[in-house]
Amino acid sequence: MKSGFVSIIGRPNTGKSTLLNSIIKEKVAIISPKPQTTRNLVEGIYNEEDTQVVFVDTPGIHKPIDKLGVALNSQAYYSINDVDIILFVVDASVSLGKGDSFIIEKLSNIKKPVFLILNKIDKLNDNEILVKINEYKDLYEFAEIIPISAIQNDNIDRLIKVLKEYLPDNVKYFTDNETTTAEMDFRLQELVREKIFIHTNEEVPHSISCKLIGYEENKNIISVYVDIIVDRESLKKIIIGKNGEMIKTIGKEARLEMEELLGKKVYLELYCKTIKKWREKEKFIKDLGYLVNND
Ligand SMILES: Nc1nc2c(ncn2[C@@H]2O[C@H](COP(=O)(O)OP(=O)(O)O)[C@@H](O)[C@H]2O)c(=O)[nH]1
Ligand SMILES: [Mg+2]
Repeated sequence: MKSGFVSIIGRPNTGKSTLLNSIIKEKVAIISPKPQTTRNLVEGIYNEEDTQVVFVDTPGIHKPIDKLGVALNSQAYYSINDVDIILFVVDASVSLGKGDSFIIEKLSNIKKPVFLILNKIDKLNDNEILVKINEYKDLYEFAEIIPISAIQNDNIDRLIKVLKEYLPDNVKYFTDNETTTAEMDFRLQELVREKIFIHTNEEVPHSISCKLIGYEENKNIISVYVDIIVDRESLKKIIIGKNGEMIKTIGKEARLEMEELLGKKVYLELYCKTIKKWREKEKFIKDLGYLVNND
């Protein structure tokens, strides 16, 4: 029996959460075209008869501008120390930047295998992929370099096959039907947050948080109550939108996905409230379940 923990790290927006969902074949992590969508360590469990891999999705490593940013980075660093293998995901369709070099530096004392995952190769031709491999291969002693397209499910099977060779002999940690360690409360509030990330712009997505405050299951319907927390009064207007259109769209899209996840009709109630400067309040960041330590 092979089993182990694998951390997915990289800069924001390189496709880490998309890769996790593509491996698990289920939406366990939310995705958006904006950086810093992921705020927690989200674990997805991959099962085969003789193999179990727990993949840990992490917030993108970036230059923090507030306490929330510091907390996001420290979760990613924390996961590096806690796993058997690391997948370092880069966006192969953009040039290698300072952000990538910074992460490579962070990996310099790591004794475990690090795979370089060149993602988004659907945007590249074969020659461009080779150029990318050459660009990265001397920067670090990568155990493997694997080009993939997370969104098109391209080469994911090969990634799994190679990973298996590196996994320790071990018992399974979870039962075969589990796909994630995330609690349902968390998954539901994340769906609301994803829709806000998708539909609002600039600072708005980064200034909000979502918290499930009520869940009631009746015979035919599940009622879900989620607070949308903004850090200043003026954002409420944007979240609610003209004639309530924005919050209606967010609610409808989140509800449809909740129904799919829960297999039952859902009544979703959203409530927008202000907690001034929550991103600077360590206690509040902790309350939201984001790990806070000073790394
Ligand atoms: N073209 C392309 N886009 C991708 C691929 N993987 C992810 N994306 C897009 O990149 C953006 C960021 O994805 P996400 O998984 O949230 O990135 P994360 O911040 O690293 O977790 C989203 O708009 C995805 O649809 C891929 O393989 N190809
Ligand atoms: Mg993510």
